[in-house]
Amino acid sequence: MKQQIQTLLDVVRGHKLYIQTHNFPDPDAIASAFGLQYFFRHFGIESSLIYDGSIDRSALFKMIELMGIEFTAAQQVSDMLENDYIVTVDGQKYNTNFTDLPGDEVACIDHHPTVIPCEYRYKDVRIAGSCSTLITQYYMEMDVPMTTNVATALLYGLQVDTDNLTRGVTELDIDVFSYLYKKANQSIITLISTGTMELTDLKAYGAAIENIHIYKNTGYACIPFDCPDALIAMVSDFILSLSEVTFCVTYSLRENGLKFSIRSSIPNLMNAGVITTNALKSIGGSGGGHATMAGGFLPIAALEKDGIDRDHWDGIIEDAFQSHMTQTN
Ligand SMILES: [Mn+2]
Repeated sequence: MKQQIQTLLDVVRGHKLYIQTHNFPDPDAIASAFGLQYFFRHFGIESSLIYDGSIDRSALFKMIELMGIEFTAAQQVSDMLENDYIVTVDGQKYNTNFTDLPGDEVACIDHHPTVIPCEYRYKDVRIAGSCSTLITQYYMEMDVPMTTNVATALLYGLQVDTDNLTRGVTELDIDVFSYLYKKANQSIITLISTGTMELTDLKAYGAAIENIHIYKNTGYACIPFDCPDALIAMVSDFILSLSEVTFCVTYSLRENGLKFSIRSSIPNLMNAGVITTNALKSIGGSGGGHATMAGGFLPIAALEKDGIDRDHWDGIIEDAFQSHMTQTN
């Protein structure tokens, strides 16, 4: 492991360096980028944190502000060159939620399963509860001191991605948790994690509640307007909290397609990533993810191609998921 991390340092040293997260970054993505930036700094390597899309949750603003994170939107960076280096964190090149910026993606650190493979000079893709987990392990392995802000960010990232250590947790996540817990500032986490809901979010919850349909312990809910990814995920978590629901498919209607968030509370029986990949593929969309949580997209063109009108979209989606559940069980 030490040797592997040394390889990463050797690869990035001496280049103009960016650490890029997936678009519309979440706490784990931001924490991973921030943690890696400080890790590199310990070895005299400077880097800038960058993302595409936007940051639209108040909890994320609080996180960035309270932890002193410098994070720049890609639109504001006009001087990136093709031979500048990029390390991707919490996401991989060619993912639908990962903009291909001009720089060269030389390294990737991610905890998601690979959808489209890509060659990097350094690749650390391992299934874990969070990407923050992998970054923390770098500090532990290399004995790099960690600031309180970095520990707080990484702990928050780990907590959010694993839903407070109840989702997709590995042994490494537990080790990392106890390491971070001693170093982090708990009161900052409390401050960020309370009041994460915004008044406008209630509209999405209301629509999902209105439209929810439950069939054989699977909840389907359409939010008939455009919602940010993070909000669809929150609504999906909410639907999964119903006692009648063990698997749920939530989607939001956007101008060019439907954006999906899928959850499974019985990942051994119903693997969210596998079911999502197969179900969406069968109707012209794409997606994937972990056994407990997945995401995807279905272009409207795919539905309209077969002359299916809006009234039948929900039925088509339900049939697609339902038929791929029985195949993977
Ligand atoms: Mn993550």
